[in-house]
Amino acid sequence: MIRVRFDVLTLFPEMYSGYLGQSLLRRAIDRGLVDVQLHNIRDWTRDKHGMVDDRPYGGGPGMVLKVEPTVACVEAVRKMKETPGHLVVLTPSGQRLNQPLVEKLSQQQRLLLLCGRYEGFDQRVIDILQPEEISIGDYVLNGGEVASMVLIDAVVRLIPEVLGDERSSQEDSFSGTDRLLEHAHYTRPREFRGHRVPEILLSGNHPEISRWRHEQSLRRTQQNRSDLLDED
Ligand code: 6GU
Repeated sequence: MIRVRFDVLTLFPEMYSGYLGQSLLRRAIDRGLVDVQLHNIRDWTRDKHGMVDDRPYGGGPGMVLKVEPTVACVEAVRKMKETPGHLVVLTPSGQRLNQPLVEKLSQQQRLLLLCGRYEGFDQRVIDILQPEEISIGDYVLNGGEVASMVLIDAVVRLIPEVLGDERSSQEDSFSGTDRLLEHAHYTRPREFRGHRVPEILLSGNHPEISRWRHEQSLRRTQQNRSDLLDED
């Protein structure tokens, strides 16, 4: 049973082949848990040159993605299934993606991910389609494609059957009630270049191990992301 269907609307569908062929997502697609369909916005242009962008009214640098092909593409893709799907536009001016938002998005059966390029879309795309606008962080990418892969990746790993061991996504950084970074992990060998695995992890004393890991989480969060401790 398909848990989430993604429809990606982009000018660069070729950018996804490497990512979609990669192990965890590939397996989820092969097992029928996830479906990803790519749609090229250029296929919905009506003029003979296949023009998808144009110069901004009022002047200024860069190009703006045109309203007609974009709206036509979204409307056509919506009609491909019974459920119209939840429309997301990936744009640096959107709300910032975080784990609670990923969890909310993962409740959707169908997500339409519209990827911008250049200076963005004609504002009427937003006004007419009323998408949820999402950014993946405070920096600028050349387009929404990489951001959409980030979103897909984060959503897909919340599908219980996708990760082998269900606990592993619940114990991630930012999950659960105390939003702390994850503790350190170790595996064999016990010693490498004089760096030993902490003795406590070899003790078999699980209450003590839990306590130690929680302390590690706190210390890491203080060091790298003290903003997380100030929240609420
Ligand atoms: Cl979603 N798009 C672009 N172009 N840049 C970004 C972004 C999205 N999120 C952060 N930077």
